[in-house]
Amino acid sequence: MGDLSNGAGADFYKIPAIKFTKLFINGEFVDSISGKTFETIDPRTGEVIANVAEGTKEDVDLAVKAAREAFDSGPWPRMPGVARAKIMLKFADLIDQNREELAALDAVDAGKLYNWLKNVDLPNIVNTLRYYAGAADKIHGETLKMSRELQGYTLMEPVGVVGHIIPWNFPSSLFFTKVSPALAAGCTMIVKPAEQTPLSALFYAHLAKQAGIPDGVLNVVPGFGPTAGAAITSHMDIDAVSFTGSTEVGRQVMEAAARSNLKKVSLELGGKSPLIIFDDADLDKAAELALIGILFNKGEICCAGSRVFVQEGIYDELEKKLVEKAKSWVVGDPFDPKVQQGPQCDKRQFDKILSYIEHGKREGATLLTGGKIIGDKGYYIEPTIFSNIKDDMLIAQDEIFGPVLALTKFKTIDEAILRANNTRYGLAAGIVTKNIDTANTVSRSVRAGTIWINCYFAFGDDVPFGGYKMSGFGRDYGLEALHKYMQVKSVVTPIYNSPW
Ligand code: TXE
Repeated sequence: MGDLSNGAGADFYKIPAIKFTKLFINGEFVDSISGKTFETIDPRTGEVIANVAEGTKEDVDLAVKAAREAFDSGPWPRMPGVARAKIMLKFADLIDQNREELAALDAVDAGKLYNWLKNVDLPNIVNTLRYYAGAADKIHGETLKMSRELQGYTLMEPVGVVGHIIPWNFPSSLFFTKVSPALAAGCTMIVKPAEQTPLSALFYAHLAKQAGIPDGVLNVVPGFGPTAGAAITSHMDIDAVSFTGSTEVGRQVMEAAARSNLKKVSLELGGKSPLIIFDDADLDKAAELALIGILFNKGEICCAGSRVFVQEGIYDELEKKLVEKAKSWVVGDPFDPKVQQGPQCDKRQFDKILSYIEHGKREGATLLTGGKIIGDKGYYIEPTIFSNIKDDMLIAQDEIFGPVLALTKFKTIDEAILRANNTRYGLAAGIVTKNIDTANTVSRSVRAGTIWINCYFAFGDDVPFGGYKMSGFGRDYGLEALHKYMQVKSVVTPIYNSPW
């Protein structure tokens, strides 16, 4: 068992004041109908941060009723795009003004790095809202010259009431990945944050009201998956559901949508993304990308580069560099500016990762470094690298969602492509090479929604993100994401005496 970087009682060991713990329905913070609450836990210690109102089916029904009314007769879908944009820009400004408090909430609720949240994630969220605010008045259809007798046009209409179900690994970023384009499109919505991390979502509800988002447009109902989540996916009056989470639950979301009202579904699910490093790569850069690819956000990221393939000519040297870097990676309290990796989000995730590590050892993979828990409280795990991986091992196939890397050697480009594609997932892939032909061939051959060449985790508001295969379908980000929240209506009319 290693030591944490901080030690108990350090100055930065703080819990921010928790101001919002109730459901947010129709512009008001309210208790749940059942009066039930649930505990949200600090993953640094396993202690309770706050008790939060627990939404169940009845609360979801109320939220949907409010969203329905706001959609059917409220101002939001009817106002000019530029007016929605103005409110969204104000919302963005308010988030910017509250960055420290919001960062502290996710740091304590999810174990995410405070400084990263404050200086990277939250400014990015502000930009995401601004990007989609900019799109709100540029949504338009097409004119269709059908024939001499008919002409048509398409109208892009908001899909209606949307249910967003979000996970715990990026409680803030994913909230806005989903909410921003839906707001721009003119939808009304209900958001269910993950039960592990409800706190920042409730703060965003408060800021939405302050910004002037009309009551009923944005409702936030914390609660559990099988109750509040399932009430959303099977609701007869929700028109679309946007889900990010496990592949297993993604399947249930689709089933529930099919069995209820055939609501529109988009799924952003798990991954087991390959990072392929070729002999001509810059070794230091490649080792850095491989390390960040698995350790960023403690490996709790759907597009983690959890399978690293290294060409045989540089394998030994790269393995050595990677292990050295992993050993000096700083794990500890996410409020400590020196720390690079906080605790795993919750006990379940912590146990899941440890059981995969044990499985890897039993399967015969070589544990090069890590593999142990750190400290005697909280959910800290050492950066862990396995080598001697066979592609059919569980640790090479399953999404572990933790700081556990499967490192493996390859000989030829064809072998790399074949093995990279030997997965049920298809979310992302990375390529490190100086050879443009190699980069182009691999980019086109790997079946994944995003390919990063000589970089990793390079996201942009204008870059669509989503999966192939069992990583789901539908795209977040970019103008592409607006389509998830819109319908196309075709309008046709006869035309008389047309000269053409
Ligand atoms: O996910 P769930 P979990 C993967 C990752 C992780 C594993 C399990 O491998 O270890 O999933 O995590 C809600 N109907 N990802 O169990 O259960 C739930 O309340 C409707 C990848 O936490 O999928 C939460 O809000 N909703 C991923 C959300 O779904 C339901 C991010 C995600 O939880 C539901 C998270 C139901 N029946 C985990 N059951 C990514 N793609 O980034 C649960 N939920």
